[in-house]
Amino acid sequence: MQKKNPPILVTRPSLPPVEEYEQLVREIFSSRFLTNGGAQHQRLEAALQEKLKTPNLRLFTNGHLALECAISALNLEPGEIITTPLTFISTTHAIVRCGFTPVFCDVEPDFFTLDATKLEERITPRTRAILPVHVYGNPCDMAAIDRIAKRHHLPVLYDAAHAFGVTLHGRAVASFGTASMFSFHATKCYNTIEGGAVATKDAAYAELLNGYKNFGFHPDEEIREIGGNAKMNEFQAAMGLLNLKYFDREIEKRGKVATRYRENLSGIAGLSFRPVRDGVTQNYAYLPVSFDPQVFGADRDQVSDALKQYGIFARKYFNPLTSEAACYAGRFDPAETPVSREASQIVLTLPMYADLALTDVDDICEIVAGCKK
Ligand code: T4K
Repeated sequence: MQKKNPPILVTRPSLPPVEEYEQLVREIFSSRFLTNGGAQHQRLEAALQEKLKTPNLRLFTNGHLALECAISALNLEPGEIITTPLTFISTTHAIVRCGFTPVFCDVEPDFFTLDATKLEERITPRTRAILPVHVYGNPCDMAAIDRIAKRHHLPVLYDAAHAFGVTLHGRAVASFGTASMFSFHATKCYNTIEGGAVATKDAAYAELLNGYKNFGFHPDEEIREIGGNAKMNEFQAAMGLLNLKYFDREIEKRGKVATRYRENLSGIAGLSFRPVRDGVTQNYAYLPVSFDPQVFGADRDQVSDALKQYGIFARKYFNPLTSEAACYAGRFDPAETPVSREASQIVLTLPMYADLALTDVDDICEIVAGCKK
């Protein structure tokens, strides 16, 4: 097999036809309204509320600042926020940057999402909120988490960065918990170049989000919160409107890629895909594959290196665990979350995007299968 040139990266952003974007850019130019809630922004907010079946959605310049604003708008006393460490560093950084202490709960072995059976033992008198992550687009056991949170009068803020468009028994993930944060970064299955959103049933909370993302300003010009600047601009919103138009088609294509991977690689001892929770409509955000080195005969790093030799760049999302990041050295004990720790050592996320050619998937699978000893 020839080395891939250009290389195949773990993901590639979806883009609409450039002429359609040009048209919207022309509208922005003639309006001279570039940011601060212009026409494209208003259209996108309304369209996403409908898409995610949520009564209130607020747009942000990126997912990380959306998460920080969402935490701030909960108006919590200082204390602890329970989360999981098998995630992008943003989740933990947002908690810490907002002045809270992250407390790590382990993940379920099947889905790698917060293990609700271990949640209550992490709750202390200092717990202020729960921040579970729909990692790789797998929704958490939201019914169980929401039930426990209710019993302890705790808000639940879902990090749904990976879960745009995912539903559970026909119900949008955004309808669970107090609020959900979505990332619309270029590498996500739905993008606004950079971008993010918070969805919530609570209209008063949504009003606070408006303040936190815009220096604390409200329509009456009173400055009520010590907010920053996390507004989405018009060029981002225009990209979001167009990508939304093509979203279902893109997900369908991703589904075909995922199916091809499964067809090619299923039945290989020591290599496993994540199961899909009952009732879930997937968005195929990532393609995580686990390698058990004892049975497969090669470990995750060896498979990753083999792919690299052919110009194929899979990623080790999420290694290290956020609790192991250098900036948190000595603060957390990763041994307390053994399932997360093992996952971070055995998972490789293979290339996944709508335009990935099925023949390239076949080549990737051939290399992966060829690592088996
Ligand atoms: N919570 C969770 C659970 C998250 O996963 C994230 C973000 C957040 C919160 C925060 O949301 P944002 O503030 O980002 O909206 C990437 C993304 O930058 C990040 O958005 C994402 N999670 C994370 C999982 O992945 P890196 O450091 O892996 O990105 P990078 O630049 O290495 O790109 C990945 C691959 O994509 C590369 O092979 C290159 C390719 N690529 C990338 C970009 C930006 C392209 O082909 N085109 C592009 O425009 O973090």
